[in-house]
Amino acid sequence: MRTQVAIIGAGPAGLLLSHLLAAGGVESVVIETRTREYVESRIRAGILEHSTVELLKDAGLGERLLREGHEHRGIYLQWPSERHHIDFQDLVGRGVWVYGQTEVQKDLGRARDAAGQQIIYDVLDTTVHDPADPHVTFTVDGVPTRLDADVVVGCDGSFGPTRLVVPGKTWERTYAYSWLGVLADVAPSTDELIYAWHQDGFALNSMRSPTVTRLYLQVPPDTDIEEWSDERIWDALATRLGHGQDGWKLNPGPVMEKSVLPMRSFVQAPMRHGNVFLAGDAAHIVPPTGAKGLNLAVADVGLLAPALVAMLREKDSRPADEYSNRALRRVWRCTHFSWWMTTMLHASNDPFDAELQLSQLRWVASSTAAATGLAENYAGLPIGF
Ligand code: RFL
Ligand code: PHB
Repeated sequence: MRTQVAIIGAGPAGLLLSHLLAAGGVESVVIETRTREYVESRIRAGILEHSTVELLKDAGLGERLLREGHEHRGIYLQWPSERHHIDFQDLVGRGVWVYGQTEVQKDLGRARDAAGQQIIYDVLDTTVHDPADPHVTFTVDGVPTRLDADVVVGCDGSFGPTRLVVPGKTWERTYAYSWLGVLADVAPSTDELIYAWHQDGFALNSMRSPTVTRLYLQVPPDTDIEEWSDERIWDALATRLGHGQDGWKLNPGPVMEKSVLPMRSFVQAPMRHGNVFLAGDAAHIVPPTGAKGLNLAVADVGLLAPALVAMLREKDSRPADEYSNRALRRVWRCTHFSWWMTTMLHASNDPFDAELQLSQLRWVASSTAAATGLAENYAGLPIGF
């Protein structure tokens, strides 16, 4: 097989890249190790930044998002006996959207179906060869297959194989906690997300729709999910989120899914070697506290797609040469913001840290300058920042 751009991975980065390339007149083939059903039902991110929504709208992918998604003005920051609304709209003139990654994935899948995009699911043994003359080999339905391309893009997430052929430097930070994530079949108890500091550990009250709530609890990294019965989960959420405080109530309900998510920060640079490029989680991971993972993947692709169109159609390689440096500026901004939110909100056993955290939270909640910094980063910087 031969194509212009071989894309490894049919997550949000890979499918969006194939969509934007097609709009620019560049053909691609996407290969994916999982089944389509698996990829479309993975529960992950839930918050879209303003610029992510604008990019999806401009790409013709915003119709259901605007109908079924929910725009939020800001978030609540909370610690015991205090809850403060940080109004992004007032502070920086833009908010965020609640729309699950599963839905973005389905919208992308349908759009690529309508365009006749070739996506090969269920492949095994993906190997990327020779960045100077790139090609990919894999097995599908037991048949060894070779895909030649002008360019290969690794959109294959944090454990994908493409990174192995992109030499460079890596930075990594692991955190002394994980999140226990819960999807519950109950109406959200809050109009906007609540990020709660508590001495027992962080809690987050998020949502997916008017009838589905998404919640998270800080837990130790080696937590066995079997130790967390639904009752224990709701008790911990009620304590940490302040059930009963100023008349606020947490609505419990049937738990549809629960799992433990590890947390780390990771960056690889550069995000290119020869004609092999990296985008999204393949090049960087952030802890979820800043809601940045999916948005960063979209931002990378928003830079890379026009760069590849210029390279392959107009023989102008400058935007592709600038891609890694430009993308990494935003990656490091989001890496810092995610680290900052994470370290401000997660309890440690150190009483000195706890006082510093509470001092920061009071500062963000009471100073317009501090709140504006949080709002600008959370609602998102422009794609080309
Ligand atoms: P993805 O979505 O991981 O997609 C990569 C795709 O590549 C495929 N793949 C391969 N394909 C072919 N051959 C191979 N050898 C392959 N190896 C892997 C994979 O099967 C997959 O389909 O990366 P992408 O597109 O860069 O998108 C990034 C986002 O998915 C990610 O940043 C966020 O979901 C991160 N994340 C969260 N972000 C948030 O902002 N808020 C969250 O609450 C949140 N929760 C999460 C998350 C990531 C998680 N993972 C990766 C463990 C929860 C989880 C569990
Ligand atoms: C989610 O709804 O899954 C979510 C929201 C905000 C975060 C992380 C996860 O910071």
